[in-house]
Amino acid sequence: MSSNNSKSTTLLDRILSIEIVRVAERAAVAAAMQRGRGNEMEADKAAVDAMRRELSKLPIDGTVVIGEGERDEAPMLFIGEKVGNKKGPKIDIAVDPLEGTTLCAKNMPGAIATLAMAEGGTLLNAPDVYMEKIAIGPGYPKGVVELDRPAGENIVRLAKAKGVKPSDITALILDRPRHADLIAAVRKTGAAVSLITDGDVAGVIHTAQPDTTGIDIYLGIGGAPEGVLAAAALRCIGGQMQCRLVLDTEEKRARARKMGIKDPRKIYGMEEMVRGDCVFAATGVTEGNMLKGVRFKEGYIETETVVMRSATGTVRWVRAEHRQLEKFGLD
Ligand code: VTB
Repeated sequence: MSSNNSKSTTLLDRILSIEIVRVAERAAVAAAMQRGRGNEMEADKAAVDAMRRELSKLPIDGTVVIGEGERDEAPMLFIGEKVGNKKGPKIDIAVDPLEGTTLCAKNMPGAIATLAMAEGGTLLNAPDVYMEKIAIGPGYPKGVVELDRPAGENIVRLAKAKGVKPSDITALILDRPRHADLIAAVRKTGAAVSLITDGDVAGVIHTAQPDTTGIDIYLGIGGAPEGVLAAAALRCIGGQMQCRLVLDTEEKRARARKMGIKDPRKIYGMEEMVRGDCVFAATGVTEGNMLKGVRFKEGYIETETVVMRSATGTVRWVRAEHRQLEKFGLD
């Protein structure tokens, strides 16, 4: 799907950037029907089923490289699963049909349905483990922040590069006990910490537009699948990201080895997690800062999706009204 590839792949890439919207929308609507019902599993399953149904219609020979977990644990959209009608080119697919299952089950802000597609063999095949992450938006010199530098130093360097005081910087961090030291180190510089309960794909994306979101940097440990999806988005809109898989047991290291990861301590830059051009989409499930949630109106369903294409850096906001309600299992 890269811009320097043949015309047909560019065309496919352009078509996929519309098709991917449909896939995300369907998953979001299915999940939204489960909003606030307190059942994370049901909400996730609804999103997975819908996403899989839509993916199967695409003219691609697709492989899920970031999915619901390895084969034994997830019946659908598992890592390695083939999707699409197999008639088109080889495409890597990263999915998180419901990012923020808890947010959806509790009808709290920020649940999204999200996926990314790229040329076959270009997305990091990461196991479903934790990942250390650091991300900032575009416009900074390369290396201004580094995963292995102390958090406080990163904040001070970022502030300097932005031309502001550390106290003018806001970091976004998942609210977890494992981040207590990290949060303290960031606050010690005078910077503010914005905490989220879930949803670090959107969290990373927030760093790309600090003027709008108020977020300058994303820090901390979240899921690896979410990390690769966030890297795909950031690749489209610009920014820097560094990540490292948390492979703290022999079992996890063995799983990673099977997926081709030789160095368990490797730090991946954004371009190593997404090695070519990609398309990324996310549809709001519940209301959120980034995206409106699904709205069930009289006679139609409204969705809001953001779709990004790295070949051109285009970001489209698609507000859709769906009237064929039977397609969503509603009449
Ligand atoms: C994050 C967050 C997700 O998982 O990746 C997080 O973005 C990491 O796992 O929305 P823990 O919840 O175990 O900390 C989610 O919260 C859920 O997938």
